[in-house]
Amino acid sequence: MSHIATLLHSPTSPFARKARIEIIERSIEDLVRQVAVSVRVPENEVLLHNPTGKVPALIVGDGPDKGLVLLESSLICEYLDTIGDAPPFLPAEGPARWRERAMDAYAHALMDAIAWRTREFRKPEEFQYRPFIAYEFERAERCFDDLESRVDELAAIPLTHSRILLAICLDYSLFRFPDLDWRPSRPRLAEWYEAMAARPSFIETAP
Ligand SMILES: N[C@@H](CCC(=O)N[C@@H](CS)C(=O)NCC(=O)O)C(=O)O
Repeated sequence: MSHIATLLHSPTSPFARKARIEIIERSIEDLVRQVAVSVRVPENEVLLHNPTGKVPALIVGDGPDKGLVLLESSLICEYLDTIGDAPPFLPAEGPARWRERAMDAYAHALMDAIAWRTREFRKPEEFQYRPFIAYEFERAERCFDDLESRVDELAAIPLTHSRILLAICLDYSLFRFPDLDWRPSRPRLAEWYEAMAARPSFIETAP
């Protein structure tokens, strides 16, 4: 079967990883082609479709939405929910839908905190703003503590967009800040995370 859409991603982007994991979990690799691009350079392929140059970007190449360019991983994942035969990860209606969307927004705020801190460390040392780094560190720590107290809620639903991104957040924090291991003081969250990280979709997309 020919591809319906193309996902432009960069291999270390945690936001793009959310979409890449969903593609594997929905078994729609044959329908959505994946192309790795380099960001923040003029030859970034995303710039041919959208001036922001951000990844992930989903370019719909066939069907009624042909020509559609989607940015933002949550929107892209919602669209991926409509491809293939598996039931959508986002519940169609009711309280379950709002609970999932609320948790997904929370996961995005946590991911932003970890990504911003990572970007600050990429600057030359004399330009790094220490109070900013400290604030983003504390924000993530508060989230890890809160998630530790909500593991039953997390585990009650096997796989949704929010659960995928939360596990990516936990993984990305360990990847970028291996010396600041969040696991020892959050054993229940660590157990939930280890089970998520052992899924083939996580192993295959590891940064
Ligand atoms: N809120 C966006 C965040 C996307 C984002 O920040 N992507 C980064 C990579 S992790 C990016 O495209 N950076 C390249 C740039 O800033 O030009 C989402 O969920 O997709």
